[in-house]
Amino acid sequence: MDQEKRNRRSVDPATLVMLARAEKEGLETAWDRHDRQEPQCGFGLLGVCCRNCNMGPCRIDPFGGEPQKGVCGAGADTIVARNLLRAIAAGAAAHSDHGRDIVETLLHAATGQAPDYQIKDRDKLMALAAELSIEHEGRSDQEIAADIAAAALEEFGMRKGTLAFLNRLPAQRRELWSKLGITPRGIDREIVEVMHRTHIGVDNDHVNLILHGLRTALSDGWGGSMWATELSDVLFGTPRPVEGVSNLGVLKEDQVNIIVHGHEPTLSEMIVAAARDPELLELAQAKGARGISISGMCCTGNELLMRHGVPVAGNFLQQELAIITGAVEAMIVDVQCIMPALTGLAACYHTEIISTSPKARFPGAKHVPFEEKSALKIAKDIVRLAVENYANRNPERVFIPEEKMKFMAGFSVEAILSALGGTLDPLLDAIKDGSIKGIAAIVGCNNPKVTHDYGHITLTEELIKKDVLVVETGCTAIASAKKGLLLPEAAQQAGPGLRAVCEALKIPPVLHMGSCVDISRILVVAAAVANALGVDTSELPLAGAAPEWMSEKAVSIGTYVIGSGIYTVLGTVPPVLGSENVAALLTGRASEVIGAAFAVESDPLKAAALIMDHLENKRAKLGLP
Ligand code: SF4
Ligand code: MSK
Repeated sequence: MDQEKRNRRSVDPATLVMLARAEKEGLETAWDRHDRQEPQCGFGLLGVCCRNCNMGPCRIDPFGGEPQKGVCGAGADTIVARNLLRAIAAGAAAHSDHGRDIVETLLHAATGQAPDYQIKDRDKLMALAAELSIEHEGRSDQEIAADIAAAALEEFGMRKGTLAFLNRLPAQRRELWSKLGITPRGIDREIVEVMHRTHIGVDNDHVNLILHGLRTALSDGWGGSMWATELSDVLFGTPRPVEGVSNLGVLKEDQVNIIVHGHEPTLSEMIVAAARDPELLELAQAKGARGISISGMCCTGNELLMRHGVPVAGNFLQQELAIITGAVEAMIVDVQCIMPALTGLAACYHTEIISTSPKARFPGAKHVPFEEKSALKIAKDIVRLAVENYANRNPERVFIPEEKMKFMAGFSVEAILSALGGTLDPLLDAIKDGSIKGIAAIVGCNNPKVTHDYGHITLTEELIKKDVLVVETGCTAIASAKKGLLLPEAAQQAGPGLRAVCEALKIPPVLHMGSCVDISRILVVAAAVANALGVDTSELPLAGAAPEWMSEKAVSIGTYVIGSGIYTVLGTVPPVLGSENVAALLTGRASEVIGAAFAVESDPLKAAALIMDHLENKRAKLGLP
């Protein structure tokens, strides 16, 4: 492949080096497979194919020719809306099922069934107990934790009432949802209802369908994801500012390299503890390694770097490249964003892919079932497997790129408040006087349809230059980490107002707030700022963006972000353009109904301009300079 074509695949130097290496070794990556999919199916891209019953599959001619109806009579509006809802349901299910697992871990830790887990953040436990009106006087932490877990579990299949964390929202927003009939009820209930409504012959009204899509996504953001974040903090500690190193250069030539990849912190926390075990360190030395190095990938990486500063090897599109370094003894995977291609690639090296979740098996991987009741023992067994595998490494095939970059992460809501001196006032003052023009949340994945990391970095750099404080999670935050944007020194690239604020507080202009489920932290900040100013979230100078999104989780996220009143710009096109009515609703009319809508803009510089217009508009309406 010529250099020019390769350079269009990524702006990350380590990735480009490894793509050249992959080519030399004759190994394919997601980029090659994407090229072979071209041209991608036009019906799929527009969202106008339906497989919801066996009279189909059906498709609609996007150019107005025949057919315009599926066999059952469903037209483009119904089909596009139904497909969108099923994507929202899948994304909300992924986040919320992750949340449920964390709730169960807390319950088991509290009831003595998971002895390796402790309550690490007692303050947060007590704050949650107070928020949920759970009695805490004269009771043990375990009793309180068990009650909190039981209250959380109740929300998944809730019989009555609404989600507890909705109380964090301004009253105006809660009233609006209630008026529209989109206040989320049980978390699982909304997802089940999507599957019911999208079955053949149920809900055929695209507006009614999309309203339920909003309700389902809101049950993720203000339910499943928020529980995942809150209770992970209770169990593993609420993140505080911490330093670390990012990119593939964190892999060590002379150590056993273990990469933890996926999403749930339950196992990876134990792997980090197991890698410090003196017996295993001794074994590593006996095998000729200088130590055991753990690094993260995707959101497992984010969970670990937020709490421990564990190095992060890369974001979504770098998972295959990590194996091609030939230096990874084991990649331990749990759930979500783990490419099925990994096992085939690992078979070309000595790398073991070790799957651990009963929900995610990978043909060709070694499966070590993870159980909380013997978490540390299983983690040690897995680390031992990796250490033993060091002897199988072929040093002649090891090729680790040099690129690595320091970062500062760990900006939970509590950490942000503490950096501000315990109150939101300095942030509010900076927004009011215009030193900070607004806040942009940039989140989401990588996608080989667009240049890897280009959208994330270009949009982030452009916005901080214009005095917008940027908060990030997921693979976006890893892109910024690799580029050095998560360092306090990056404030030099910011506009004068933001720069002064960052320098005074000694924080970066781009705050890493965690993994994908931790977008709930961003919702909490938005609600707190709105409450402090006495306005609805939709009136704030806030915006969201997902420049390189690809997963169904991102569809749910984008939907709950606009449902929460925050305008959101998407960088890759969602499959809704086959219905003019659905596209117009999501990008226009939604604003009148819920106070926010989507925009689609693949050029990050133009996306930045859209966001600036939006922020200026909101500032003007609030009477801010
Ligand atoms: Fe076709 Fe209707 Fe069945 Fe979908 S539900 S496959 S449009 S007949
Ligand atoms: S890991 S959902 S690729 S952000 Fe959360 Fe990255 Fe997107 Fe997965």
